[in-house]
Amino acid sequence: MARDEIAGLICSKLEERGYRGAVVPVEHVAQLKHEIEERMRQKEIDAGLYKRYLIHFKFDVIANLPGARSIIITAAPQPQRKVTFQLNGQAYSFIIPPTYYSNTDDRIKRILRSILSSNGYQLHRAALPLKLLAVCSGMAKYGKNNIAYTGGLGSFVRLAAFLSDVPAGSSDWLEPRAMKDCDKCKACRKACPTGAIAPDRFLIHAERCITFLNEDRGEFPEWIDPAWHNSLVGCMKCQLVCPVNKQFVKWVEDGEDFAEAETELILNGVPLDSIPSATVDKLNRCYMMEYLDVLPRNLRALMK
Ligand code: B12
Ligand code: SF4
Ligand code: SF4
Repeated sequence: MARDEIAGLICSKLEERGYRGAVVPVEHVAQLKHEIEERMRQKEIDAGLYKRYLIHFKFDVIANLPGARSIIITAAPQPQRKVTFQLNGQAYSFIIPPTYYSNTDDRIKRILRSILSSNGYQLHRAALPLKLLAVCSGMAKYGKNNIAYTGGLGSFVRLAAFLSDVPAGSSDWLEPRAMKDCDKCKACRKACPTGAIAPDRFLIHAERCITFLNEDRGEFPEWIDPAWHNSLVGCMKCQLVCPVNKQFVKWVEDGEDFAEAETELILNGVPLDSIPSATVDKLNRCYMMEYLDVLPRNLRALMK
């Protein structure tokens, strides 16, 4: 199969299932690395503060997949999920924002594997700056809220990237671009309760983002108004007000329902080995196991 044909096949098979994809030459990793290092040099990214996220980037792609020739960047639409906690005879429902459910990564991986392995190519998960990759590959554009909007799918989209030895198509590598819709709009900036989306620069002030604070352990800083909490983890404010997301904001699916005893266990921060397996299954099904240590604090903040 010709190089453009296989890249085209990958994109069309993903689109058939409601996903999006782009295949770009692996050489562009150098530009991604340079871009991140430049932000660090200019102190826009605080390497200390960001460490727990940045250590996951693996720019040495050849070490990950010898013979790598391309990066496949993918986008999977995801709804918000409503999870319910029963306590003292009352039901409390909270949102888990789109993108926390990593199940779409496995589904996409299976689609890619079935195309690639039948043509003798390999596939390996890539750990790269995904929004930048999605935007420079032409698959998405930035919103002023710094989130990547994928054509027609809005921002409720989980991104993932893979390395392969399949040749890339003849796609262009674009300069980072923002959506035209952002030209005369400031809705996300106005809606952000913490000032993380500030006029002084495009990159958000991550240390002020509620997501940054509620995914991490420890008490919330005093300057956080309790009324700002809106999601079990993460924050939806800058996406819900965005006119480009208009058709997706009501896309909410029902998730797990935690009974009184289960809610109490979670609120009390009971260690994992003392949590009944049925509750662990529920936490796994809503992809919250990773956040077990922060759930008691986040839940308490929301219930207030
Ligand atoms: C660290 C991280 C965070 C941090 C830091 C935020 C940030 N800057 O991205 C925190 C914890 C705050 C965070 C929050 C969220 N995150 Co996050 N996060 C990541 C992670 C792990 C790395 C991102 C990163 O640090 N990139 C490096 C920075 C420097 O790149 P960048 O953000 O793209 O910034 C570029 C632009 O600013 C551009 N730029 C600079 N100036 C200008 C000027 C113009 C005009 C233009 C156009 C561009 C431009 O240059 C920068 C690159 O150098 C990625 C996963 C991954 N592997 O990529 C997920 C990821 C970015 N997060 C994601 C999500 C969904 C969120 C939240 C929405 C979660 C939520 N609902 O609560 C919030 C959104 C906050 C926000 N408004 O951005 C998704 C985004 C999906 C999408 N469609 O874009 C990702 C890709 C995870 C995934 N697998 O899908 N996140
Ligand atoms: S709310 Fe407005 S400025 Fe913000 S991302 Fe959406 S269109 Fe752009
Ligand atoms: S996720 Fe929330 S706190 Fe973070 S930038 Fe958006 S609105 Fe602001």
